[in-house]
Amino acid sequence: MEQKLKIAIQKSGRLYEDSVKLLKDCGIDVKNGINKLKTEAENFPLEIYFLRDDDIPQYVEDAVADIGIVGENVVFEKNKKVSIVEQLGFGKCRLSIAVGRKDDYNGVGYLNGRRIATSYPVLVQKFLAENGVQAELHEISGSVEIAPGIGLADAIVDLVSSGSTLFMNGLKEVDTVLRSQAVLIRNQGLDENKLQILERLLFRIRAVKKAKN
Ligand code: PRT
Ligand code: ZN
Repeated sequence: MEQKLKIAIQKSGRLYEDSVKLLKDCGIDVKNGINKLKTEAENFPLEIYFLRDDDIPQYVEDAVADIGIVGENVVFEKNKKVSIVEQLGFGKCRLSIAVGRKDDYNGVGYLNGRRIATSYPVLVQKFLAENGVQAELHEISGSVEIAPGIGLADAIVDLVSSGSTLFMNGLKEVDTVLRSQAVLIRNQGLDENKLQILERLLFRIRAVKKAKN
């Protein structure tokens, strides 16, 4: 039996539909799995695992999955030993600093000595260090945008796409830490056979991207 390449994609959420659509656009027949943990393709040597996006870099580093689709924001925050193979052009967003609409933010120095709430402590710490800013970080896992309103933080760093979440919470976007989109990542120790399947998949992905431009 031919060996299969194992790909991890988000189980549900913002990247799920575009990830499945990309595979389908590549002519890969994604069978609707009975359980939604794992399924396989009918016409391509690919096994699809559905996981939480935060876990995908670790699974790919550990070779539980050979490749994965995940936001660059997650790849860089988790800092696992995986390689980015291709930017996929969807899931675009930015990791941005936001403060109260009436606050007089005048550059990153504004953050000195202030409290920042974020779900991205690694990326924020790195950004602050690069800019010589010392601030107090509060890591929270969800609903970061409510932190200033309840007096938990003076600023937040969170993902933004349309900006409406910030707006609805009385915040304004003032600086960007990182621009992000979905990427294909791979395990760094793939054997020849799996690399060949990956090449075939990449060839199709690039054709799909080209057709869209
Ligand atoms: O369950 P699981 O852990 O897998 O999913 P999740 O809830 O952690 O992630 P999910 O599905 O919200 O996002 C998956 C990925 O989509 C992120 O890691 C980003 O790479 C990408 N992405 C693109 C976004 C956004 N745009 C985005 N706008 N992820 C989150 N948001 C959130 C943001 O955190 C904020 O709450 O949307 C809100 C802001 O949106 P706007 O349009 O109001 O600005
Ligand atoms: Zn997540």
